[in-house]
Amino acid sequence: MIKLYFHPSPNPVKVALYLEESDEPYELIAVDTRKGDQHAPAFKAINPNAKTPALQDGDINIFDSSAMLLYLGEKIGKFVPANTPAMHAQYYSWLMFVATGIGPYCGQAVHFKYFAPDPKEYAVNRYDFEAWRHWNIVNDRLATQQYMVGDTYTLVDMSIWAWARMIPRVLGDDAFAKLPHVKRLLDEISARPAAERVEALKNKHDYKTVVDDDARKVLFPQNARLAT
Ligand SMILES: N[C@@H](CCC(=O)N[C@@H](CS)C(=O)NCC(=O)O)C(=O)O
Repeated sequence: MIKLYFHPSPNPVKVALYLEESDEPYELIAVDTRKGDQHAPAFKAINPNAKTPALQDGDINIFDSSAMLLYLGEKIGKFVPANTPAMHAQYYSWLMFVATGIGPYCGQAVHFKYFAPDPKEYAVNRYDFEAWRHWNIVNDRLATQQYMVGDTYTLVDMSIWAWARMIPRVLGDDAFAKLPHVKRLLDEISARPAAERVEALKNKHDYKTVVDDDARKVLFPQNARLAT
């Protein structure tokens, strides 16, 4: 059975949603990143990048949420756009747009708004600007079509959903007023039973929720260099 190494944060959540939507049996293995589980040698043997998620399928290891979605889409064959060059051009483009744009810019926006020491105005401005720019691109796309690729629900929409849930934290509580089409897709997917099951996964383990000094050490190891 597939093993999903999971923390209830956006990148692992994408993959959990795909497995739930596909009715694929899987074992959930908690990786408590605020306690430093991601740095354990046994986990790094599966994901040398020391981040969640990771997946084992028999003796196959795979890491990076977008690689995992592509792998599962090929293996299971569900929620993948039609196999034509034109559809796959859109599919890969938008999946990578989330992987290399939405995820990193939203992640860094949160980091600099909530966790970075001062001075940080330049970084907050840059990442807030870029996070908004990326979400506006998604919003414009969803203004003219129901889903990100073609006219069916695909794993690209799942990838969007995982991060769209975080928009109030990333961009502010009133952000959805300016992103109505993103909100429409978010609400549609959130109402699906598979998404409800994914939201409940955080209760399957007593994940550490506070970001105290110990958590900062394991999440932001770069800060050790500032102290020297
Ligand atoms: N490109 C990677 C990014 C993974 C990533 O940043 N994961 C976060 C959770 S969303 C994490 O594990 N953070 C803990 C850490 O950085 O130590 C992917 O998409 O899987």
